[in-house]
Amino acid sequence: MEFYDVLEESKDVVILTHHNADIDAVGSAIALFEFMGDRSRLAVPDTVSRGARDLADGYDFEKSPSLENCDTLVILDCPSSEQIDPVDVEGFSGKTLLIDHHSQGNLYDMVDIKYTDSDARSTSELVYELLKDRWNFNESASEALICGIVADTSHLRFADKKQFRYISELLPLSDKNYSDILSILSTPVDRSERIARLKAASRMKNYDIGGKIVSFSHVGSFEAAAARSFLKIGADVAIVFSQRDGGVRVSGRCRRGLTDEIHLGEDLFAKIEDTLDGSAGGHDAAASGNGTNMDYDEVIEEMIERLEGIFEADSKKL
Ligand SMILES: [Mn+2]
Repeated sequence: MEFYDVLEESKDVVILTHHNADIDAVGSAIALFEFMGDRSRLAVPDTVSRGARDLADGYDFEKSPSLENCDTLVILDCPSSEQIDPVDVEGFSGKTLLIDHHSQGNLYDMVDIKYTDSDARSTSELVYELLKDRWNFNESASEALICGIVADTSHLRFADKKQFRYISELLPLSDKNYSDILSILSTPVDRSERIARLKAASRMKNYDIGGKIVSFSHVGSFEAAAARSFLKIGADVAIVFSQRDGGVRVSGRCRRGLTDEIHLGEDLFAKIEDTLDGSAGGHDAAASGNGTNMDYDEVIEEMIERLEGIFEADSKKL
């Protein structure tokens, strides 16, 4: 295997993952590092995310690494070059490898060899596939890969046969129980975020639109977390505004099962850019926007009208 041959020949490998590295990024990087040993170093462009700090504990992730003596750069869990900025792939003369499970980004054309699969649920499972016939994973690598797979499948909610098989192969190689893994992955929510969620909940305005429960609110910050928390307590669509830095931000979430009927980013957020006086868009179940129209009641009014069109029903205040 070409990929493996390059790793075999390399003497100084930088294992790099994306900006604000999450658990899958950190987990896949740790596993590769455990395999490579002292011919490799771990690196991030800037930070390891809060959620991944427990897993990264005991490892040295170098910040914006120098590639001067490095002969091979392995990039993990990252499709595009801005997510590894300031590391400059095009200016690097050594070999570049990419392992990723996102949809294709500009890094796909910049690297020498890639192992990518947009159907994979995590980069950690790809690292497992690459190494499983070559290496008996040690305890740390096994644990790190399990954490990555579990985290990127929302605690196995989006896992399928393959991910369950890999977990069942890896778990006996780690010295952990599944409950230990879950506790590594759990991050206590910041007090300030909890207060923001509670304030958002206390200001909530709810509508019934064609049987769907649509909830609006506003907070000083953590608007995305507040919107997510509304889904947990029963909203079908949740939209939360915040005002800061002289502008307005808005974050929307909708229940997974509703994405047959609405693409939140395209059907709703992309359409309110003019009223928001800014830009907006996103995915089917998660979208966001920011603009300069501080009157978010006006934006809410337009959103309700559009949702009435999408769900083909009048709105009723609940
Ligand atoms: Mn990932």
